[in-house]
Amino acid sequence: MKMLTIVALISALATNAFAHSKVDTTTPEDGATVTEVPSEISFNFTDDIRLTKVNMIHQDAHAVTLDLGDQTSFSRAFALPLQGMGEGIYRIEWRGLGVDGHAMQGEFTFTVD
Ligand SMILES: [Cu+2]
Repeated sequence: MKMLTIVALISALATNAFAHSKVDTTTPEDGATVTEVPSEISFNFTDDIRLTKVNMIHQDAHAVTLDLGDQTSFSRAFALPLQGMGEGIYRIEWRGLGVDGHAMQGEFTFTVD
């Protein structure tokens, strides 16, 4: 009986983890190489999320926090203007809150060459 309880608990936790919103697609795509610095980056999530912070890291430069503007409410799609720093590797790190209030985070990278 005790074992069943543990199994049920693990199943519940796993289900909860899968319920979280994830990045479906980004523009540029994760790992993409583009020829020009994009004027904006966009995210599409699998479920509603409220972005709380998005950082851009260009190679060895300090992280720059992107302006979320009025995109601070729950949504599945976001597009943020980007102040480009020329060629190189860009890493975009995002943080947000799911509809259940849990913190989420992720990142993607692209190269301008
Ligand atoms: Cu959660």
